[in-house]
Order: sequence, then structure tokens, then C-alpha cells
Amino acid sequence: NSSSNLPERDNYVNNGFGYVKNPHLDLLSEDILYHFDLGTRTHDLPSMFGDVKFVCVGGSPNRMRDFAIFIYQELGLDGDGSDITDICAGTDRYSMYKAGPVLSISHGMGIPSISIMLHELIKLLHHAKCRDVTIIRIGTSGGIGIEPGTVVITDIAVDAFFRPQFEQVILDKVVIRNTQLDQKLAESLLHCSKEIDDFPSIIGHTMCTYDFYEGQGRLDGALCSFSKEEKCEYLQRAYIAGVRNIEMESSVFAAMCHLCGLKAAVVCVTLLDRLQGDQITHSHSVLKEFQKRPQKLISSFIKKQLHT
Ligand code: R2B
Ligand code: URA
Repeated sequence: NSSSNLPERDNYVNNGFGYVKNPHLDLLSEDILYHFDLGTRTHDLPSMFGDVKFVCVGGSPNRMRDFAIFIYQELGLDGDGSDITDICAGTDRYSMYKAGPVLSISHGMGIPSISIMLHELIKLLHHAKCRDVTIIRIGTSGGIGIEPGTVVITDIAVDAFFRPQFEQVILDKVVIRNTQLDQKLAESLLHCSKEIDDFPSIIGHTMCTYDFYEGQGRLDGALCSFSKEEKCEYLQRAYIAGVRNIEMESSVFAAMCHLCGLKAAVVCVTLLDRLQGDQITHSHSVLKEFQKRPQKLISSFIKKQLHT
């Protein structure tokens, strides 16, 4: 029933190989990746990106630049990486840096922002003929019942009702998508973090919301219509459902990567325990050190992968 709003399952045509599943793309004489300021006519994407094996994405442009410089140095590439330049300098929507086989890209905040970035990134990987790419979101989050600074490796992303799914509206239909992440990759990342042993890390469900304030049950937004008791009851239920942290991109990230056949992981540090409060009160330097934790883990994981 095409006029109903009942959830549907996806039905995609594979383009034969690679990550995109869109028959219309083959008909384009040129594909402009508008928000990256890149295109198939203006840029030689296979020579620019053909060797990419790891893509790391995170919200903030500066953090993703820092990560690119860090991984550049960790991989022992020529120089110190400080002259690394933004490949998307022609636009201020997203920033992109390349350090050998690692691409580091910012995605902004929230589902719509990361979703646009992922469409263009996945097409970029397709046009560049990349193979066997692993993609990891490194980010921040609010923890539930765990020590601030804990790194949570997501096994599955859930919505605000704790359902392991993402609802994408397409034309006037709601399409339900699977938000399962790669379990083997999550286990390897946990194993790797236990080897570093600098900070606590766990595997758990990640709740993905459409908002930072009301959407995450905060009492400190410009609007709030619920009591502290109602907030705590909701977060307790989330904990019982297996949720260990809350952020704003994991569900669409998991869903798109799953559909496109990209091996994907979400690794977020928690900045606070939401059972204790809503405001992020740690000092700038503590927060900086927390945000470095997923970077350390991913860098150690990538180094291990490249050397085996
Ligand atoms: C985590 O942190 C941001 C909000 O502060 C958001 O992008 C997210 O997922
Ligand atoms: N990011 C979020 O989305 N929520 C938090 O509580 C902290 C960071």
C-alpha cells in the first residue's frame, strides 16, 4: 500500500561492486560532491583517494584535524604532519584530511548533518574505487551509570524508544533500517583498548537522539516539561535496556554503513554521567584528554591492522 505510512524494508539494487546502491548514479556524466567541493570531472578521485583503507569521522573540524596530524605521526609518515591541508577547503561545511591510508572527516552535529556527509563520502569511495574500507566514528557522548571518561564501543545503536532501528523517511514512507554494527570489529577494538589500558572501555548500546536537550532528557535546556524524577526514570529504563551512552549520529551512521556494506564502528568517550547531572562541568583540559581517548584507541588499532 504505497499511500500508507507503514514502515517498509529497504529494497536496493546493487551497482555490481562497491559501496553505492543507486542505479541512477551510473547515468550521471559528472557527479558533484557539493558539500565536499569535489567532483568526478574536476578531481582525479582514484588517484587522490584510491589507497584509503580507514575513514575516521567525528563532529568537530578541529578535532578531526588534530586526529589527522596525530595518526600521521603515529604511522611514521614523512614530516610531522603539521602542514596537512583541508581537502574540502573550498567549502566550510565539512573538513577532510588525509594521512596515508587514513581519511579524517568532520560531520557536524546530528543525524541530518552526518547523513549528508556519508552520502558524499560513500560516493567518493565508490568513484575512487576503494576496497575493504573500515569506517569509525570517534566522538563524545553522555554516559549512563558509568564513570565519565569511559570509552563506549557501540554494539548496536538504538532510538529514543530503545529500539535497534533507524527510521528514514523516503518520499512519504517511513523506512525502517537496521542499526547493527560490526561485532567482530567492536570486539577487536575492545581488545585493543584493554592493551592500551589507559582508560576504562566497555561495549554497550548507544542511544541516538535528535536533540541534545529535551531529546536527551536534560533539565537544563531553554524548554523542559518533565520532572527530575521522570528524567531519572527514563534514563534508568535506558540503562536496563542496555544503553550505556547517548549521542546524536550513531543510528544513521550504522544504518547507512550496514546497507552500503562498509565495516563500521562507533567509539565515543563519555563526558559526564547523566544519572548525576546534565551540565558538562569538567575543565577544558580534562575534556581535551577525554576526547583524545577514542583517538588513541583508533590509532593503535589502525597501526596494528596495517602491520599485520
Ligand atoms: C555528541 O556531541 C555532540 C553534541 O554535543 C553531538 O554531535 C554528539 O553526537
Ligand atoms: N554529546 C551528547 O550528545 N550528549 C552528551 O551528553 C554529551 C555529548
